[in-house]
Order: sequence, then C-alpha cells, then structure tokens
Amino acid sequence: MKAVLKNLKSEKRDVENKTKLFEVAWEVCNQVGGIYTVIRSKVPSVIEKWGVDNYFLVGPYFEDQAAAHFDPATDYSTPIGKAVLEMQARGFDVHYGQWIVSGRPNVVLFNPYSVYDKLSEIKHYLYQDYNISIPDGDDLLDKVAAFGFQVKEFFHYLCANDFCDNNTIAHFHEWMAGIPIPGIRKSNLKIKTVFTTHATLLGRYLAMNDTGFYQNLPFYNWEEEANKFNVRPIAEIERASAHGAHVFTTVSDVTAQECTYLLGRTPDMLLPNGLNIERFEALHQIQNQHVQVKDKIHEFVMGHFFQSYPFDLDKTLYFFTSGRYEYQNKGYDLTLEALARLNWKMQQAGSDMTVVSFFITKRPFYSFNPEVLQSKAQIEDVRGVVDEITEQVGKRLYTEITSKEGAYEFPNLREMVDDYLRLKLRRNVQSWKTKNLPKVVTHTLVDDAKDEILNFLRSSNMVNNRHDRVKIVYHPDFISTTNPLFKMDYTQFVRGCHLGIFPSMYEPWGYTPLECLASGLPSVTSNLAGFGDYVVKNIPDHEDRGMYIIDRTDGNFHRAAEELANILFNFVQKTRRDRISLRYKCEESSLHFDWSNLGKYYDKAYETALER
Ligand code: G6P
Ligand code: 1S3
Repeated sequence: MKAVLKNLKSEKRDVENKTKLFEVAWEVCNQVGGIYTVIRSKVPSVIEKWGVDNYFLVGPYFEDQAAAHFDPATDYSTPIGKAVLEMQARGFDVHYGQWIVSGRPNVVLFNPYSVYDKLSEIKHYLYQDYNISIPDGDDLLDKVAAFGFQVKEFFHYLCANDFCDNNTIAHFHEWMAGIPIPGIRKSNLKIKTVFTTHATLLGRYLAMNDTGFYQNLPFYNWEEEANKFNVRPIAEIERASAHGAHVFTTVSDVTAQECTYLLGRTPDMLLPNGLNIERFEALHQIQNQHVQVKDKIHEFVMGHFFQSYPFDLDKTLYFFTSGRYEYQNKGYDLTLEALARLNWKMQQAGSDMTVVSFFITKRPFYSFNPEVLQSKAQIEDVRGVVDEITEQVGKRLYTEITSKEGAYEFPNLREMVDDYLRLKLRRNVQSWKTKNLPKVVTHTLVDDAKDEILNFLRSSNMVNNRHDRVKIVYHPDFISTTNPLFKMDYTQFVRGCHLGIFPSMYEPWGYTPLECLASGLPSVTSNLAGFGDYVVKNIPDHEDRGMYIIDRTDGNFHRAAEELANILFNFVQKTRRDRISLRYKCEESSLHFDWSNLGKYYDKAYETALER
C-alpha cells in the first residue's frame, strides 16, 4: 500500500512556489468537531505540495487550547513574523508559531477578546457595509466577529506591505471564519478567496425539524426560516461569505443542494473530505489488533452481561454507532428500529449468534451507573481469584508431575486448590450473579424519562432480555483511555468491533464511516450522508469493500429501516472467513480517501481562484 501511496503523491500538481496559501478556520488549534479533522489530517499533504514556508493556518487563540496545541515561534524575521509583531505593537493579541500536529504547520492565532473594546464599532460596520446584523449578548457571535475583524486587519497589513500579489490565496472554512471575505473583496485586496461551507446552519435546523427536509428544500424562504429559528445573523454571514468568495465550495453533493436553495449560490465545486490514511495503517496487523481489542471488549461484556446470563462470545458480534447526539439527523432512530427488526429476524431464524450494539454519544449524565461499575469490579474480583488458583495449580502440578516416580498418571487438579480459594471463588461468583437484566445504559442520565433512545428501547421491550439476540449498551459519553469500563480510546474501540452503523438523515460528509474504513471495519451509512453519496457515485463495488449504503432519499422511514435491518441480518450470517476478508478489503479501499488523492480537488479550487 505504501508504494501506491507514493505513486499517488508523485502525481501531485506542482503548485508554484511563490503562491502563498492561508487557510482560516475556527478549528485551527481548537477542536470542536469534524472541521478539525479536515484541516489537521490534510496538513502533511498540503505542506508536501506547497512547502512549509508558503502555507499558513489562521485560527482563534484560546489560552487553554493553545497550551496543548501550540508552540510559539522564536524567529519573527519572516514577513508573517513581522506582520504579527506589527499587529502586536498595535495592541492586538496575536500569536505566531507552530501547531503541534504532524507536519508542524505555521499558524497565526488571534485572541478574540483582545478587541472586545471595539466590538460595537466592528458590528456597526458589519451591518453598514455587508448587512450582517450581529445582536448583543451572543457569546459565540461576539467572538466570531472579533476574530473576523482581526483576520481582515491582518490581510490588510500584509497587502499594504507588498506581501500579497495575485498569487495569494485565502481559504476560509465555515461561517465562523467567513466574516473577512466581503471586506477583502470590498477593499480589493490582492487576495483570491475560497469559501468552503461544511454544512448550512439553516439546513441543520430545518433537517432536525422537518422529516421532509430534502423534499421541501426548493420551497423554503431562507429569511422566514432564519427568523423562525432565530439564526438570522449566522445565515447572513454564511450568505455573505458564499456570495463574496471568488470560489465557493462545499464537501458533498447533498450539501451543495442546500447551498443552492438556502444560500442562493450553487458551489463551484465539491471538496470531498479525506484522511491521512497512513496514520491508521496497520496492514497485516489489522487482524491481530482486532482480536486484541475485541478481547478487551469481551471483558466488558462478560462483566456487564454474564452476571445475568451467559452467551457464546465466539458467536458474538459487536456493532456500534457514534457521534453527536442528534437523534434523527444521525439516524439513531433508524438504527434502533433496524436493530429491533434484526432482533426479531434473528429470533425467527433461530440464530445462535448474539449482537451487542453500542451507542456511543454524549448526553448529560450524573455519573456512571453504580450497578454497572459494581458488576465490573466484581468480575475483576472473580478474575483475581481465578488467577490465584491458576498460579497455585500451576506450581503444584509442576511439582507433582516432576517429583512422582513410577508410571505417569495425571493428577487430580481439584485437590490442588486450597479450600480457602475455592470458597472465595464461590462467594465472589455468587455475589456477582444477579436475577436483574443487564442495564441498557451505563450512566445515570439527567433526563432519563425523556431520553429518546431509552424510550425507544422501553417501548419496543429491547431491554437486554435473555432471549433477545440483539443486546444494547448505551454509553452516553465519548470513550477515552481513562474510561473505567473500556480502558481504551475511540479508535481502538472501533478496531475491536465488527460493524459501524451510521444511517444519517442529515450529514454533510460524516467522518465516522470513513474512520471505520481506514481502521479495517465495514460500516453502513446512507446516501443522504455526503460520504455515502460520494461512495455510491465513485466506488461501484462498494458493498464488496465493506461500504454499505442505504437509500434514504425517498423519506420513507420504514422502508429504510427494513433495508438496514436486512443488511445487518446478512452481515450476521457471514462466516468468520468472510469477515476477515472484508476487513482487509476495507483497509485497502480507504486509500482512495487519502489526501494524496483527494487533495486534487483543493488544487483545482485554488487554480480556479487564481484564474478569477
Ligand atoms: C483475526 C484473527 C483470527 C480471528 C479473527 C476473529 O482474523 O487472525 O484468528 O479468529 O480475527 O474475527 P471475528 O470477525 O470473528 O472477530
Ligand atoms: C461538519 O461537522 P458536523 O458533524 O457538524 O463538517 C464535517 C467536516 O466536513 C462533516 O464531516 C460533517 O458531516 C459536518 O457536520
């Protein structure tokens, strides 16, 4: 695979050395969501093309984030260094240095708070010049306006000092970074602007509230809807950014439709999201890693379920879904419905398999459920005694068989265990066993009674009954290595599972299935997710490569649930050999999504910007 990567890289376009590229994003050195992954994973391939001295990332400065992500520069003799010093002298709190990620790109970070004394003036001009009305008292909008103002000043300074020529490109991601665009155009700075939206805010709100979102898309009135959802300032920033940029782009066809109808400009081109696949590459290790992590998940499952009833771990599959808690948008509703149908199908077919399905998301909770933690602690006690017995029997067996004279006879192992240990084991096992059903949720939720996932499980009686072939573990927090239940991070967890389920209803791109692919894990997504739509259009044999895409375009929930349930049911019937071969194919297919391949769309956008 490395050789193929190299080939892809050598095909790269040689971008002129003197061209300078600035990428501006709220998530530079500041992790919020998926845009962080886009920018960060892209850095090594961008630097390879542009050279480290021609590429600059621009983002907000937040002290706590900077401490973990940012190394201040020592050399300010470069043009950018000088611009930063000049801005500092004028009272801006601006920082220059490197982002501590692969590729170590140069970054310029602006502290939004440093111009808060000028906020009313900044807002006044945003309204007067571009019709963007930012109200008082909105913390995020205040920060975004203050950040945008400083970025615009920075470009003004660079251009006034002959840094800019017609080969300077500034690429802005998402509305939080877009504010400087109209100003750059109005002042006729020698900068070519590209704006990429990774969603539209109005689209997200409408999708959450209208199940016929895609059908109704051509008929919405953006102003009415923006007022209704109280997001007018953001809609205005998005529109000004989209209309002002020399080149306007988004991440997928599905989001391009939103742009046409809600922002009033059809994107010039699509920039599909990639990953730095090399970071995931495990090659022949993928199978071993799967088994190692699966063993750890087995441990959790034994502690959690076996105190109520056991099942055969060798015939158990781990499914999972994960992401922000947007019940309909992320397709949790559809996943649950399909799992309920799968449960029924497996029972009807007399399947001897068990599916444990994890929901990993973030919901307000008080703490871990004490019973879940207790069960985990108790099984660790059981394991402790088993280890003691193993050691005792091991030593005694060895002594016995080596010291016996005469004909060989296998000793009675039972007699080799002290009564004390036998009793201890029996007590531990007895106190661990329970007649209660295994919990479906691992934490105590703040709003247990109204939680949509729990309510679905209650009403469909999917409560981890002994006879259920599909079991549920709802973990309302993201997974990290400090988590006492799993003791691993998210990327490890993914490798230990068998299938990811992400049948989103609203998803401009969606990194979760792509991350699965890169980790050698098959997954299901929908053609309303940008990634799924891309796969359908560009990878004809996607199913053979572990990328299952369900159709959600007709808005028919029950048909889509049945389609998903059938995919899951077919997956359950696969043999171990099928699953092993699929994992290899997934990892291999993920190469398509390496930035060394998908970076070409960015190159095209920059070429077009330079031509305009
Ligand atoms: C890898 C290992 C096999 C193991 C298999 C489990 O391929 O090399 O020894 O049996 O994973 O796969 P499964 O899909 O059953 O978890
Ligand atoms: C957006 O982040 P989100 O999860 O709010 O941008 C991501 C990167 O382009 C994209 O993957 C995701 O679908 C969008 O929704």
